[in-house]
Amino acid sequence: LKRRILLATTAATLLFSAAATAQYKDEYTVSTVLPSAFPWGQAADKWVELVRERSDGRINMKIYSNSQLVSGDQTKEFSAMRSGLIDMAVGSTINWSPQVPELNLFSLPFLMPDYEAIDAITQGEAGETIFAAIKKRGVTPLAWGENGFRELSNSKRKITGPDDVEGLKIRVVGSPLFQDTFTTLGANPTQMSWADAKPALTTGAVDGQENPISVFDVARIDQVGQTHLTLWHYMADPLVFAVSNRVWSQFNPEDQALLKQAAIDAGQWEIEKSRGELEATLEAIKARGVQVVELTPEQHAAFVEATRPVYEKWTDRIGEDLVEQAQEAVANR
Ligand code: X2X
Repeated sequence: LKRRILLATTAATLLFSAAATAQYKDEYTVSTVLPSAFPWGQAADKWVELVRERSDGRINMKIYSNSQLVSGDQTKEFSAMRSGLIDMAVGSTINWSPQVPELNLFSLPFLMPDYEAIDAITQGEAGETIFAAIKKRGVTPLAWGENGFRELSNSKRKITGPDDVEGLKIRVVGSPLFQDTFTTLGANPTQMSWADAKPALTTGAVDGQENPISVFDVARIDQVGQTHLTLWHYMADPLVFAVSNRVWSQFNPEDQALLKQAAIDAGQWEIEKSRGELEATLEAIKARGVQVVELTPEQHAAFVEATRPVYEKWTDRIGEDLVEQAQEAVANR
């Protein structure tokens, strides 16, 4: 009898997993903004590769970079995931912040002075609060990656203080917070997608932009006249590995764990790699003739002070509790 029960149980388990597997798609779409030449794209590549290996080819994902699944409009990526148009994504907190206000946390000017501060936020209570906010809005977050500290470049002049920014036309990404930050500094910010940014820099429609050094380097932003680069580390955008809730609920628990662990491993790998490459990348940029400015503590403080009203205004929108959690994490890092 024992044997028969065992056989029956095994058969039932097999049937069950066959049924569960039958619902799986042949291929899942993974959206990114930046392709494989950038750390961001490599993070997605790594995730896909680890999932394929660890599932023995049962779970296949295909990357669609350059926000092509949302016709280049990166601020629509989150909504597209929620509505089922996109299955998965490795996305920037900036691009998802129109739908998840909590994600504006990372864009608060000068909240995070260094990598330890980013890690203290993402790996602690604040990180959990943010993941809960993403989940509530229809997407399951699995792990963190990193786009990087965003530095300011322009074609006109050396920038060492808020006065130098005045009147410059700066391309910014799609969160209204950026509009506020650059308006407060006296610049003329223009929101546009990444797809439109390089053409706008090329024609001189805008004078400057802000992006991580890796992006500046790989996209060869210096070739379109961006000869001044100020390292002000005013904010950094983490990346989030995520799956739409609908798709997530179709995976069995083992495969959910597999997808999540692969995302964690890919994220850690990418964060270490991109941080490790930074110095060499900076040297390469300098060697190409870009004038790189590192701020003195006084110059840095002037930017912090000038952007303080933005920090305060957006603390309300993000949620005071979350901002406090983040501040504590940074203070105790
Ligand atoms: O558009 C940008 O600046 C980029 C590529 O960094 C993001 O998607 C946030």
